[in-house]
Amino acid sequence: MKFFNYLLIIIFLIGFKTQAQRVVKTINSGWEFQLENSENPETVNIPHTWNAEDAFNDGAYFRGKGTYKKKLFIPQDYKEKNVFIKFEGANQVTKVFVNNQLAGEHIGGYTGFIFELSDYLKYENENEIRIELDNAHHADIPPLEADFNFYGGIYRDVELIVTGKSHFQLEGESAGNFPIKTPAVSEELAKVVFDTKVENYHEDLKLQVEITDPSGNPVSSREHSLKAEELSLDFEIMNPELWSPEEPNLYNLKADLIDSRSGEILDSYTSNFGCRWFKADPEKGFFLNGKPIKLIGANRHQDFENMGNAVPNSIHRKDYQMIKDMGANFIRTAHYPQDPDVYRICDELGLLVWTEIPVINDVTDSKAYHKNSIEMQREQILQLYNHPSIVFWGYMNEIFIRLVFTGDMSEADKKAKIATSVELAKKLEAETKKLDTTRLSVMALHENDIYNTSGIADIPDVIGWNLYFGWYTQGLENLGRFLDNQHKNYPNRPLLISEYGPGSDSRIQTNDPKPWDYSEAYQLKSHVSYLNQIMERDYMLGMAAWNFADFGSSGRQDSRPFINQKGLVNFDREPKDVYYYYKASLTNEDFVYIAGKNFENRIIKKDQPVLIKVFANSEKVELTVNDTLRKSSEVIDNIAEFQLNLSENIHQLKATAGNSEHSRIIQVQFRENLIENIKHQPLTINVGSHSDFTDEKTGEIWINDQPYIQNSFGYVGGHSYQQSETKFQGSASNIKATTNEPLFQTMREDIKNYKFDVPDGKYRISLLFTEPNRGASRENIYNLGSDASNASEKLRMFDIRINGTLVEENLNLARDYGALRAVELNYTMDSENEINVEFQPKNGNTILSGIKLEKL
Ligand code: GCB
Repeated sequence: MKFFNYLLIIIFLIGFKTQAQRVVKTINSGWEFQLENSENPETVNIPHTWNAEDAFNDGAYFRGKGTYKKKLFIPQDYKEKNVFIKFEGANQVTKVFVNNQLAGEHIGGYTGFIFELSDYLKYENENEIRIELDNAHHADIPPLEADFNFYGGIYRDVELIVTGKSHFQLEGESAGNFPIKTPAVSEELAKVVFDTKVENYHEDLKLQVEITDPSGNPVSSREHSLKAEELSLDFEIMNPELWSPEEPNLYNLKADLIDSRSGEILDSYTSNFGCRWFKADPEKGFFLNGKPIKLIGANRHQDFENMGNAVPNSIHRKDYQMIKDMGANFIRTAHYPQDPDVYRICDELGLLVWTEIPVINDVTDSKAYHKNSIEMQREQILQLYNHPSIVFWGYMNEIFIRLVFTGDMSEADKKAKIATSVELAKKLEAETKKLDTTRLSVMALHENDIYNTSGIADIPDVIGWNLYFGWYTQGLENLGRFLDNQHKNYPNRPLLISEYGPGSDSRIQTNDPKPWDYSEAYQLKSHVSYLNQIMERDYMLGMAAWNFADFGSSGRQDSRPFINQKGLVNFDREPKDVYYYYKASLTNEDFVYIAGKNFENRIIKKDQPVLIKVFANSEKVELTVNDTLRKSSEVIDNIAEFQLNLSENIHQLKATAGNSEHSRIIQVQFRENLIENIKHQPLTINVGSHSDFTDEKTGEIWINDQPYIQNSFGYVGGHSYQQSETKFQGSASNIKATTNEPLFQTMREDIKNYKFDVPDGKYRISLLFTEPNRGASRENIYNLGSDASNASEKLRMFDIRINGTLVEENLNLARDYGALRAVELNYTMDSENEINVEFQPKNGNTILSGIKLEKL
């Protein structure tokens, strides 16, 4: 019994002494928050942004100051310790005050930072922590401008860290991280170097360092007396378990700082790391651990529908899991370092990473801008150093785009802009290499020779091209030509595609995809073409689609305003067709998927077969229709196509490939019967468009337009109004007073009639319009000064008659409603065998965006 008590005491003492002394706790909940211009504070939890809503409204979102306050009780105990506050990221200038005293200030919205609070605290007392944050535009802080929202707020976790009096260094650029370098790795041996630094050094400190292998078994365990505040330790791992996308093996290093007199652990540090080596060969592509690997994946922004950038870690994990499940092995965390968890997740999942700082579109020629950019790169590298997933450090994106597109820049200004950008690139390159000799540096360019002629493209190790052939520039097939030329002219440059892809909208479906129609089908067509062209070229390291998910960009006016819609998945992460296409192309386990989740209603001509696309990674796909009809089709480019002659009905499709099976129910309706059907279902037509549009609120499908057919319906005269010959969308502008932009953005100009051969009866006709000409606003409509000829074209004016009755005289959309506004005019009419809507121009051209016919 006595012995047992004695043992308990020993166990207690050992337990007490070896207990880690670093306490880390999140302090995310219950902050009082107030925006500079608001009257009342509110209570919020972190992650938080003040722009989750206003970045998706008309006009500029708020960019200015917000203040967070919180009372923190600090116990007496902590007087014997050191207390720190850690931010994983806050956008973009942060000042931390403790009891009204400034404890620290940080510039930049995308990296972490830590401040020591100890000197300002009252112990056994409440302390006020006040955080002042500012996301206003600042000419000296990147990003200056970009195609995404600079949401303000403390949008990543905040932690309180408590250590012993002597502790590992926490403040400073590396925000508590210490590099674990792997300067030489082979299958036989990995050399590992761990550099660390201690604050409040004294001679009785020792370090206990343990490395464990991916299964958690100790590889090395060593104790070192500290002779100075800094220590560098070398380790060797024999036959290391290499890190790769297939086997993301992670080692762990844990270091305890111990007071050798008392045996007390004062602080501890832990980090995963991995053993791998890689290279980028300008002729043969990318190699990981000596084996070629084509880098295929996506870019990813950090925001989410209705949340802005204040997303929980669980969403970060879900995103990267989806990217991994798609079969990708590569990710670009564009355009800024993301949450620290993101890189941990990429390590664990096995995704190779390009991470970059937000030096985008433009550079300010100031010392401060250069300094802040370099500081961001230093913080990025020092904080993320240990992640084996990271292979590229990026530092510029399309840095000459403003210069190219700003029309009135003088030659001298252009020269100066090029000079300062090249100078900054050189500094960033040097800094990158100074901090890390093992990774590759990279920058992303837009399609313009200025990057070559200016010499900037010669600075980094690897070049990423952002190429939008088939979208911003014409011809999907021009991609290969462009790349081959670059490769020929600059044979020593390893090349990647850092961005590509068109916008798409799940509400827009067609079998006849065209550039700028925002259909899922055009997105698919474009990605198939890109993937093929890259796979054919050994010299290409790989490619990253723009973007994994739709994301917020307040300046955007696409088919969903304020959102960049080039995602493989929607803003809420609901996959678009193209996501499954990649899954079929990139995964090995049997996979089959019937495309068209948002195209289950097929409204077609009687004699037209239904086109069904099935994605698969097999050679053949079998399709049953209503469990009977069996068809088999060859898989080309991971797509099997079926042309099915189906009755007007609901049909159950089932596709099988290998061990995988997928079903989808589709409904077929014949256009010829829509008139007959009108008593049950209004006839809704997406005038001027070749695509069907689904109104998400009502479920109505606005079918693609057709020329008038006797005993049926359709338009007479006119042409589809297009932005340009190659852009199959009438207007790329936000249309006011609707969320059904695509319905109004496409239209038929010069239309003469819209006719329906309907039986006698009472009908309601709704005509949908928008004036697409931005210049034709109410404000300038009477201003016929120097711009008179233009203005008269803007003053489109027409009469409308329905079955001969004048229902609109001199309808002038711009004058009466304003440009780019959804206008819906309704009329009730009796039919005498037909409804004939006549459009008669008075000035300029007639125009119509949509038409709906309901039987009353
Ligand atoms: C780019 C930019 C990216 C944009 C993208 C687009 O080249 O690098 O930030 O979002 O194009 O969608 O236009």
